[in-house]
Amino acid sequence: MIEIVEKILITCALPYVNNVPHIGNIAGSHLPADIFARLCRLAGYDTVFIGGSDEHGTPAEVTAERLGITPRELSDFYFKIHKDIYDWLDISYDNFSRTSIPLHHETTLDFFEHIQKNGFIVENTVRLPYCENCRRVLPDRYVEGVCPKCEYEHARGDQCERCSTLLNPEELKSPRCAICGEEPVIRDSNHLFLSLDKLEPRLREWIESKKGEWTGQVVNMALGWLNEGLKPRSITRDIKWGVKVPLKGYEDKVFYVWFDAPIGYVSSTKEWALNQGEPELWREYWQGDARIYNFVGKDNIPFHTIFWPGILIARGGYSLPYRVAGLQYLNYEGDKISKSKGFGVFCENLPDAGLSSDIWRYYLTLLIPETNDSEWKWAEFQERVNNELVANLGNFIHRSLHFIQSKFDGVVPEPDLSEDDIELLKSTEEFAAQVQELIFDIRFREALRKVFELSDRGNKYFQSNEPWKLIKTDPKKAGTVLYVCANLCYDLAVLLSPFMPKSSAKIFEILNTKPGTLQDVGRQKVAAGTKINRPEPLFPKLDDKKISELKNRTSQVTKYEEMIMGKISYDEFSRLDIRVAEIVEVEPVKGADKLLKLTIDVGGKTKQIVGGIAQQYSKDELVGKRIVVLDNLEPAVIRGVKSEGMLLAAVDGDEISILTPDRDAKPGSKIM
Ligand code: B3M
Ligand code: ZN
Repeated sequence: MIEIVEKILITCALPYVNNVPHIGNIAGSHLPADIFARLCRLAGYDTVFIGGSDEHGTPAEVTAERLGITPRELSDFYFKIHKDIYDWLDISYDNFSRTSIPLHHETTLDFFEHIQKNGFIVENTVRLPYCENCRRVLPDRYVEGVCPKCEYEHARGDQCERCSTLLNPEELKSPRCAICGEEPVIRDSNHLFLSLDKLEPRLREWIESKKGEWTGQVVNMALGWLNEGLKPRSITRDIKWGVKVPLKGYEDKVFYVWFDAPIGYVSSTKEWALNQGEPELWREYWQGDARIYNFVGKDNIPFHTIFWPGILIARGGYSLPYRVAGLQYLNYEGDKISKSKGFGVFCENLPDAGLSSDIWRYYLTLLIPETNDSEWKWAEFQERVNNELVANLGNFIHRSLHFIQSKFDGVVPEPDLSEDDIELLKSTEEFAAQVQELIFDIRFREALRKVFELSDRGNKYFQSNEPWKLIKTDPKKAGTVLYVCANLCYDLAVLLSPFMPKSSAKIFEILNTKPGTLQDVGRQKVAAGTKINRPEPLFPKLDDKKISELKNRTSQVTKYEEMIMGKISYDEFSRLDIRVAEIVEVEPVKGADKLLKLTIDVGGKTKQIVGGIAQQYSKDELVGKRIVVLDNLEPAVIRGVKSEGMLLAAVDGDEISILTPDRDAKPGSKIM
């Protein structure tokens, strides 16, 4: 068993908000972190689970620029989408913050000032790639080229995606601008560096101490980088969007996004503490003896085993992560998930797909890439849901509760427990201990399997006791069987709660018994005489038709960027009925010297519209003119005059120019 500590702080990698999560992001960090947090709470630890959005960085700046909005508007837009998805999936963040908030900027500056005072910042002139075509300094990941280590052709200047090596842009062979493809020129610029070289011995000692505790992948990756020797790493960038560097000569620079982002864990904890009404409470998690667990995806491992702990050591006075749970990748049907190819399950589609979030959580738990890459397969999804969720767990719970409902008037019967019954009821304690231990060891799949082992045991117990026969021959014994089953259902609901919180809550509700903690497992919490609520099947069986529907629905790619740019579809455009009209008569509008009332002929139909063109056009100019109007606009009354359409004109301040057809188009002609 794990020794008891009081406080546990859990972090999940802060997602960038210039895109929207897919199942790989969920299985690779949010879901395992959430299961872990729920288990910690269930086991009685003082648990804080924090997250937030990582809003700074070049991609946000470049994307916003391309869309013609500010990086803040871009972040606001995506933040909400992210937040809604995590809420829908029941990711139980105690606080989900944003790195763009002032509290985070202050916290970053505090870190920087201490690190500088402690002597871990050096300044250097660097020769930086500059794209003359884009007219910008190209930050690391905006230079692409050939990886010096593995020869991968599309390595980015911060990291090679194939071999995960951390890189500097100058190290790439055949570099090119990732925005336009031009070869960059090199320019001199001053930057600040974190002296990772000086931090190396302490980082090594720390990583060495985690051997055997963390997965081999994480420790070996970290040792690999240490063995290559750490170099100072730059922590400033030539962009505008980010935390400003408080030094003279750095007015046009901000901190590197990977410098401020992990500090976001601290700011989010501070924000949580403020919301608790105890502003100093965050210190107990960062500056006390709390255990800190970081859940991160594969590509974030170097930052969490070298860079972030380096920042913490250099800052001083903060605890290092107790465990970096570095997860691998989730693939999809034999290949990488790809948004551009519409290949994968994209989370924004889940709420409307018609399944409870628990069903997605269930299969994704089985796919958490704990030590190896895993793969989403629809056939397996269907098979698991039908044969495990429905036929095992769902079946046991439903047949038990339904039996109580139909044969015992919905009242949990008084038992006469045999020794075997008592042993069975007690055996669940062992399951609870195992589930806890497996989850603490980041082995979620095995932990969930334990829950199914228990319901399997329940099914066998029900089956071999044949209560449907006993009810006629020995009703007392039948009652005992159902009492045992009801209590097994309760224990299952407790053990299921970290994985499938909605279904767990539903079982407690049907049992009409207060939800319990791990300590309640094996304690016969469902009392005889409890009147249960009407049971209904917990999980739906998925036929082939449903699977193909789900597959189509969830692979839809939402065109967020077009939404941001306000693009409309052709269907929307075609709802506008725009037509040529001829002006028949023109009258002033009383008391409005800018308006004119125009009587127009739209192909045999006469109507009147009001237009704000009195200062630009005279009556003589207008009568007989062919103009363009929006014909199906809802009628309105303007200054007491009815207007049944809209005159179209080009407007540039006070300059107004009425649109007219270039050639002789008949009144009523449709504009398309
Ligand atoms: N935003 C990378 C990512 O979303 C980065 C993680 C920051 S964790 C401090 O995968
Ligand atoms: Zn360029």
